[in-house]
Amino acid sequence: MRTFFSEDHRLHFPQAELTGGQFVTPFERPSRVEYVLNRLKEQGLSDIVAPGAPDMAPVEKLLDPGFLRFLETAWGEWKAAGMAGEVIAAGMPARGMHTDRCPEYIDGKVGYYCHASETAITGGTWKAALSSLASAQAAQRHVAGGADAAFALCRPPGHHATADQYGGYCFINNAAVVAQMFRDGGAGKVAVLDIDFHHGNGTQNIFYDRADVLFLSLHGAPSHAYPYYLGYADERGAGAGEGANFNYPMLPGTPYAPWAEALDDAIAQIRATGVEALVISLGVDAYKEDPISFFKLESEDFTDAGRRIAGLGLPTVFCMEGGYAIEAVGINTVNVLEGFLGA
Ligand code: 6XA
Ligand code: ZN
Repeated sequence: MRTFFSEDHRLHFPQAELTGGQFVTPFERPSRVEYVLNRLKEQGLSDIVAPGAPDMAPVEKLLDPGFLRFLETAWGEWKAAGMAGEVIAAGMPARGMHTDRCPEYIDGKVGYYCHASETAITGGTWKAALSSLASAQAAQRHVAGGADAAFALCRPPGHHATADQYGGYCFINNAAVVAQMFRDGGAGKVAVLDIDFHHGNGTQNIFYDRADVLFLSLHGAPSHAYPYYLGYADERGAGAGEGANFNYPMLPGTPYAPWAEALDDAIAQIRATGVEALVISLGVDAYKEDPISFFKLESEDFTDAGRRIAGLGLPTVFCMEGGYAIEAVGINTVNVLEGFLGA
C-alpha cells in the first residue's frame, strides 16, 4: 500500500495548547508522524511518496470560501493587529448570540471560525494544512486510478473541521474532501468510517443532510469526551440524509470487545447500503495508553480492526487523524494497515 506524505506538516507546530487551565506543548506535534514513518519503513511499507499541489476546486465547492480565506489570512491579520502570541480564540458566539454574523476585527473573526480554543494557528499552519490536504487528495487519486487502497499520512488532522470552523487540532477536513472527490469521480455512494477516539463532528456536520455519503463514527461518549456537543446515537441524519449517519458513543474504560461489536455493526451498515468507496478516518487514540482518551484497545486490536475493515472489499483511502501515545502511534497505525493488507 502506498503512503502519501508531505514534510511540510512541520510548518505547523504551535507552542501552546490550552488544556486543564494551562498552556502546554500540544499533544498533536510533528514527532507523531516520525513514529509512523519509521514503523512503515520497519515493516517494509516503504512506498512513501510526496503529494503534488493541493487541488482547491473540490475544496472550494465543499467548504465555505470565507472560512478558507480566513485560514489563509488569519496569522497576517493577527500580527498586523499587534497581537503578541499565536492565534487563539478567546471567545465564540454562544447561546443567544449571532452565530451567522462575522465580525471584522480579527479577534472576533477568530472566534467566529473556531469551535475550540485549544487549537492555535501559527505562521505555517495554512501551508501545513494544505500539504495534509494534498496527501489525502493524492491518495484518493491513486485509489480512483485503480489501487485497492492508499494511506494519507495527514498532519494536521481533519475530522473536527466543519465547512466553516476549525478546532480539535483540525483545519481542513481531509476525509470529507476525499469522500466528495470519490462522488465527483462517479461513485454512487461513499462511506466515511471514523475510528478515531473522538467523534468526527466536522465530517458528520458536512454530510448530515446527504444520503450519498454515509458517516459512521466510533467514539468516546459526548457526555464524557471532546467534542462534547455532538456525537450522540440519536443523531441519524436529516432530510435526505435521514438514516445515513451512525454514531457509536462508548463510555470510559471501553475495551476491544464492545468496540469491535460497534465496528462490525458499522461495517454491516456500509455493506447493506451499496457503498462503492470507503474513507477511513484513522485515529489510533482508542489505544489504552493514549494520554487524552479513555478506551482500552491493545496494539494487536488495531490489526484485527484493519482485518475487519478489509472484509468490505472496497477501494479504501486511510486518512490519518489522532493518536498521542507517541511511541505506540507508529505501531498502532501500521497495525491497522497490515491487518487490512492481511499481513
Ligand atoms: C481537545 C482534544 C482534541 C482532540 C483531538 C483529537 N482537548 N481528535 O484527537 O481526533
Ligand atoms: Zn482523536
